[in-house]
Amino acid sequence: MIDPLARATILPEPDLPDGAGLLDDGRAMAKDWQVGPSPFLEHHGVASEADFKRRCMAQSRVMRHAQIGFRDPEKSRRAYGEIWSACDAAGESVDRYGLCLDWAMGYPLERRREGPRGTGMMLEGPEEFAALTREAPAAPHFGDFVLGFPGAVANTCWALAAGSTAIGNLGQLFTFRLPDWDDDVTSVAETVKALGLIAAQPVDVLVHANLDDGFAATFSDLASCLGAALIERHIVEDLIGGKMAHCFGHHFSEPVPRLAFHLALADGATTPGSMIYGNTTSYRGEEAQNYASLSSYLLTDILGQMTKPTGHAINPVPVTENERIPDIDEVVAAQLFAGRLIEQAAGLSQVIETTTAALEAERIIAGGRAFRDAVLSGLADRGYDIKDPFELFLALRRIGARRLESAFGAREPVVISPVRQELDEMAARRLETIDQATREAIAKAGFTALLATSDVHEHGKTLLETMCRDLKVATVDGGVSVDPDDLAESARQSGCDLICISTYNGVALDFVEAVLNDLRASGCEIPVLVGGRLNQIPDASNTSLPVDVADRIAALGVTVCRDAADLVPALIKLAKPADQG
Ligand code: B12
Repeated sequence: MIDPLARATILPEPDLPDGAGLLDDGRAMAKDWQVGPSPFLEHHGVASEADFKRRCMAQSRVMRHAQIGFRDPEKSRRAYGEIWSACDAAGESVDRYGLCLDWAMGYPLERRREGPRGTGMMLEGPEEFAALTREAPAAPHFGDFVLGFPGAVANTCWALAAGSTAIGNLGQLFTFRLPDWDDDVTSVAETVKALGLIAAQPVDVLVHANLDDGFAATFSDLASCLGAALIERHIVEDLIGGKMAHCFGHHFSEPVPRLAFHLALADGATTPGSMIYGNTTSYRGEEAQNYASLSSYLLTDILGQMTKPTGHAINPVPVTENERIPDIDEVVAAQLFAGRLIEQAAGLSQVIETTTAALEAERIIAGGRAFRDAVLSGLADRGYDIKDPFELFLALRRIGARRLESAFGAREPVVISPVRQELDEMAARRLETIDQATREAIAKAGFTALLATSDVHEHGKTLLETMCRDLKVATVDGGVSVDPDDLAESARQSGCDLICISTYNGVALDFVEAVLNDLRASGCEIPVLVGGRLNQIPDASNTSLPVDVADRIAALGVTVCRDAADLVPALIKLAKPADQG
């Protein structure tokens, strides 16, 4: 039987780059590119953020993180200064910023201007990086769209020069794809070079990886999530000589597994963590409702730092996050909320027990180690060079979360991942409202739906897959982060009856228009449904915030879906003519 994970299948190229050579190239660059000064390092009298984190751990001080990245760099600079000053004036502190670069910053320098734009910030060179970090004594963390992309080396050089001592986001190496960029060999090779440069710095520079940006969003088992983190730690620390700082949180909605994962990740860690991300998937309601989610996960994370200090900053995500990128005053409000909650947590900790989480952590640790060992020995047995960081990274990326978990994970989840559970519940809630006659009409029509996403967000697609299965609608996987022309081509080839697109990255109108144009050009008319975040930043925007474009999408003849349940009336509408015929 053919082994789908055979080395020749996953890495068929005859002459791939050699990891050791890439690391040497990166290390050699450390002569010219080193950590520069920043108000943060100066203000606290430390050589790196890791030193500051160790100090916080010793003092039982909980660090705080805020995320900024407006499309307009001037507004991002203003945010860097204003958020810090407003918190300081209120007697609070924001210790670090995660700076969201635009996805176009991931491309090689020569392609950045022409590539498609997302919702984030474009910075043209080291001066623009430094102009941002100069604005306040908060630690600059260049996380997104640095490591994991073909532009990794230039972005790392500029971030270091601007005084950043936490650079990421290695999680994105495993899952993110830039529009129209298929050369994953270059993406991984440039990342390994950048890691060589980081590891050769004379001070500690944290290699940050957000697990939820990587495989954690897709695994069904928290033991697999921990196992993947242990593999990354092994590659970065043992094979490359760097300092690994993990982050998790978006998808960790339940307090016990959230605290348990924190404890499990701390096991064996010798480097402080970057931050624990806000549980952003629980933001589904109005602002007032989202405040309840904010307090639930923040309290868990504060208690986690009290129980087991790891240097992770907590991340109070503004309650408008599910609508759009939050504005400056909303970031400040969330920070002030967190400050008060830290004060109150001291008393609350006495009424909360943590033994259940500690026991769950032990199971995650055992399962995580088993997963790590199974992956590494499984790859070694198949002839992969598991001492070469380039080869390991590329192989893991190409194999992907689903295949890794099914080949090397536990037979039954050790601790079921909260996101898996939530998606199943979301599907069940919608399916139970559909009556028998509707179900029969849909099943009788014998539809095939092509499901795809324009970007990394795949939960909407997973939810639709579950619903279609239950409704007896056949599905074709149109992929994740697909380009519009490839999507149109899959639709033509599959002979599907409808196309379901899930899109989140603020390019909804352009993406849908491109798919329709491509279909029309080949004389193909297939009904299109679209859902997700149907917004886009207008070209002439001076607010940097995306606006809703659903009406304009509807005017193109596309069915706009605000909820997964909107799939059902759309199917019925399509089924009617078939019935009549
Ligand atoms: C989970 C998440 C992630 C995960 C995705 C993991 C994964 N593998 O799927 C991770 C952490 C990786 C991530 C990454 C990013 N994210 Co994100 N993410 C979210 C989050 C928290 C939830 C979205 C989600 O999946 N919800 C679950 C789904 C099932 O529910 P839903 O979205 O409410 O959708 C409903 C309907 O719309 C419908 N539906 C969805 N699609 C479709 C399609 C059809 C046909 C139908 C019928 C129905 C339907 O089904 C759902 C139930 O009714 C949102 C914020 C939020 N709370 O909504 C931000 C959010 C979508 N992300 C955002 C951004 C900016 C990013 C990044 C660019 C950040 C960065 N700098 O790295 C990257 C993306 C990079 C890339 N290359 O694509 C922004 C989008 C901004 C905007 N457009 O205004 C948001 C809104 C957060 C924010 N405010 O900044 N993200």
